[in-house]
Amino acid sequence: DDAPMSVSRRRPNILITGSPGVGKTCTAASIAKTMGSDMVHVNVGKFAEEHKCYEGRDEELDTNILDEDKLLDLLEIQFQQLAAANKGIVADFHVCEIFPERFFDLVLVLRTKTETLFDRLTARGYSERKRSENMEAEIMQVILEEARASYATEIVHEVPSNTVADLQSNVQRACQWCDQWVADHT
Ligand code: DAT
Repeated sequence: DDAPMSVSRRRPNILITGSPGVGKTCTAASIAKTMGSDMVHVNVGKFAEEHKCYEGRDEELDTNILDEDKLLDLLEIQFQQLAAANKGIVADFHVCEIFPERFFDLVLVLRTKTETLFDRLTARGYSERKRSENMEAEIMQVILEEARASYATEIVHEVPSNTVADLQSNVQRACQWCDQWVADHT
C-alpha cells in the first residue's frame, strides 16, 4: 500500500490542509489556475459530497460523518485517472491523516491567527459551538500534528494564511515547487 506512486507519475500531487476557514480551497484553486492544465484542483470535501461518502450526520457538531473507505476507494480511482492523463493534483481537505502517504509529494498546512479565523468562521455563518470547536482545533494545531505524524517530515510545510499577501506567496512558492519537481523527475 505504501509503494511510492511518484515513480510512475509525471506531475506532483499536493495536499493543502488545515482547519476549516484557513484558506485551503482558495489556495488550491489558485495554484491549479496558475499552473494551467498540468494541475487539477480536487476539493475533497466537495468530492465527498458529490459522491455521497457519508455514513450519517453529527447533529451536535452540525457536520456529516465521513465514510472514509468509500471516499478513499473513489479518490484512488480519480487520482489514478489523473496520473494516467499526466495531470498533477492539488487536493484540499481539512483531514490529512486518512490518505495513503504515497498520494502526496508535498503537504502544506495553512495556519491562521485566532482573530482572523474567528471573523472568517463568523462570516461563514457557523454556530457558536462549531466556531469555537474549530478555533480550538486551530489553536491546538491538531492538523499540523496529524500531518507531521502521517507524512515524511521534509514534505510537510506549515505556512501562514492570514492575508492576501500570504495567499499569493503560498501560491507562488507552491508553483515554483511544482516546476522544480517536474524538472527533477524528467
Ligand atoms: P477553507 O477551504 O480552508 O475552509 P476558504 O478557502 O474557503 O477556506 O477560505 C475561507 C475564507 O477566507 C474565504 O472567504 C476566503 C478567505 N481567505 C482565505 N485565505 C485567505 C488569506 N490568505 N487572506 C485573506 N483571506 C483569505
